[in-house]
Amino acid sequence: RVQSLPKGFVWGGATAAYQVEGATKVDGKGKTMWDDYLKAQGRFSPDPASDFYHLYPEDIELAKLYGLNAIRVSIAWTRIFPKGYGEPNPAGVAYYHRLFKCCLDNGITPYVSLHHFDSPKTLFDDGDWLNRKNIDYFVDYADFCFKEFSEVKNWFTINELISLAFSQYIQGNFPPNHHFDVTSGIQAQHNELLAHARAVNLFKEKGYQGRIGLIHVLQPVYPYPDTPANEHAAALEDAFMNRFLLDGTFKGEYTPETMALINELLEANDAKLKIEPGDMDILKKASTQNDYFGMNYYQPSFVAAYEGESTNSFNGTGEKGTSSFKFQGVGQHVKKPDVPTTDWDWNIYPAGMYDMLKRVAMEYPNSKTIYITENGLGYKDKYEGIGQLIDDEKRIDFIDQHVEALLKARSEGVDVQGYFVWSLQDQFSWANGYNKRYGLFYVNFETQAREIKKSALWFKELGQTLKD
Ligand code: BGP
Repeated sequence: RVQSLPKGFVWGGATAAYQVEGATKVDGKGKTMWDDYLKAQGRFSPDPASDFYHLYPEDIELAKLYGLNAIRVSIAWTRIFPKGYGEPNPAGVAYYHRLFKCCLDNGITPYVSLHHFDSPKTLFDDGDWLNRKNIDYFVDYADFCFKEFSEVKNWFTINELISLAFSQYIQGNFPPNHHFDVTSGIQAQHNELLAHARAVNLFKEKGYQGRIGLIHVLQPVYPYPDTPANEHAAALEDAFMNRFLLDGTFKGEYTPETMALINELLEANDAKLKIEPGDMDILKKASTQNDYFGMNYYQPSFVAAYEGESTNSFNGTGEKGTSSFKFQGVGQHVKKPDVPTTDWDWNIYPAGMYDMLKRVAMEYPNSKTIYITENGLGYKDKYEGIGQLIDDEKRIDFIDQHVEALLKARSEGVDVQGYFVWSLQDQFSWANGYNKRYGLFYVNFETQAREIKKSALWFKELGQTLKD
């Protein structure tokens, strides 16, 4: 097991507004793309989630007690601008000032994202990221936050650009639930990058103080078995899931090699990407201005070539073995026998984090300092009663192995300066609900009581080494 953390290491826990706050109808908050959708779906409600809107002092206190020095939170756009634009909502603004103050008073540095899967409903109904007008609204919202929340020194524009595009338009498990709508999937990626780049350029032009970057989830794609055809399939999926966005973010261009893969994938699916004049200049300008890079890492995929029609099934229940993914002209996901999986069919493979850290550092030097901004294990934790410690050894093993992979990359020269576990406390999972738990702290969703998991004790012990 990992014995100690490097001096000055950021040791944090991650959250996202819609997944923890609850209180979706109070203090003038506007609807997100999820409210009516979840209601119609009838599976689970985003209220009260972990009731972080009211219980944040307790959770920040726990973070401090258990050795954390940082937290990831996101601002709900719809608390600030209920419709996505217009007049700011004072109650929403006041809430985030209170939250940031509480973090800072407790020595917990807030790392703040502006967009974490929660587009305002008004803008979502109007095309979400596919509508370029919404990029303007996002930049206005970002500008407002940079100015208003000057106590925040660490910003991320958008969390996981690919997850939104992929889940909305390819995998179909986020609203509007399109399956293999490849034109929208690639266009959303490009437009989100533009939104990010414009926010970064504005941040620098206006001379706001602090650091700014974005968060990508990186999902290495390995051929299995390793044949030339499967290697090509892996390269295609990698281009769509990782490379297109990394190029756009840190090179400010989509390289010819990347575009050859993307174009092959688009052609196989009769899809098109539209880049407007001036777009690439915006990306170019931002590409050297990111101060740092937030990398989320959960799992790789193992891929074989596939020529049939696209089809997929999403495991949103934790019934092991129910997921499948076959992407026409790209590849199909296969199981690698020696790689363990979670109940939600996610591959457990710490070496993938090491591989991605090395790759980003080598191929994308403009990424500069890297933080692992999410990593963790979704697990059906067993409640033991009030005040009883919850045994999550599996999660400890998972985190320990990933921190070890991180430290290995670091010892080989990768500038990685922090780790945020997903998640700080149990919370609402977008397409899985409440039985997929990730927290260091267990949330009894009926009473909102917090219980301690063994992983919190482990986290504390390792955090202690920062103080020695
Ligand atoms: C990331 C998101 C988080 C979180 C996590 C776990 O993609 O940034 O918001 O939910 O994954 O995913 P899930 O809840 O689907 O298990």
